[in-house]
Amino acid sequence: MERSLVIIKPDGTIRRRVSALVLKALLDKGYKIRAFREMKVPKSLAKLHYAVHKEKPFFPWLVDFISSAPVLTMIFEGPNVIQGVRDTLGATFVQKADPTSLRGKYGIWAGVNIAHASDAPETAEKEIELWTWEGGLVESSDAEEQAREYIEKYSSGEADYTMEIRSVVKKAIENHDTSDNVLQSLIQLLGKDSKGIAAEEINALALAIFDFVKEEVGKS
Ligand code: 3AN
Repeated sequence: MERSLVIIKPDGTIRRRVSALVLKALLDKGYKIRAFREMKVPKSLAKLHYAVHKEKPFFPWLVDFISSAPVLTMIFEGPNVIQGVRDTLGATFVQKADPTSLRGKYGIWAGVNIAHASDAPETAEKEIELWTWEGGLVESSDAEEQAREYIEKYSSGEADYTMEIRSVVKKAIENHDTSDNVLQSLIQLLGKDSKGIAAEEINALALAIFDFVKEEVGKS
């Protein structure tokens, strides 16, 4: 039986309906959830989690992004769960993800892609160990029930605002617009379905996405 560490990143978790729908899609595949925790990621843990990318130019951004606002951290279990979850999520970069995949449906842009999932059995075990010791992730018999309660609580409603947020990001990059209006639109749209998330966390996530926009504008 295989296990995978799955994290719904801040851009998924803040939009409660998105995280509920992502969770539901993964449970509908028949995987079991062995641990479930909503938490704010300390920068020290983010750095360890992304250590393989530490030489990459986007490393500081990745650390800021994942630690900007709460995430949902989970252990999924099932036959071929590692590849199965990655297939359901779709390609890493949102623009490359199949439109029917979860990133294709709910991802925002490039690496602002709603979720992380382990990529191989050895990395999965290492990640589970790291998040257990440094992230307080605990296996428990009611983890799946907690996930189902989360889905029940948050999956209703009509909008997930993905298209609106994508459009703000896309237009800003195309028009080289790094004005405060972009940041304010992100704050406003991200806050529309963010029950229980503090305003400062919404602002921090919006700022991380805005930083990404500024970097993209700087490149072109
Ligand atoms: P995956 O998470 O699909 O295994 P990795 O391990 O290649 O993808 O990358 C880890 C994370 O780094 C991605 N989930 C994505 O958020 C981010 N990322 C990858 N490449 C870039 C990039 N060029 N610019 C910004 N972020 C990136």
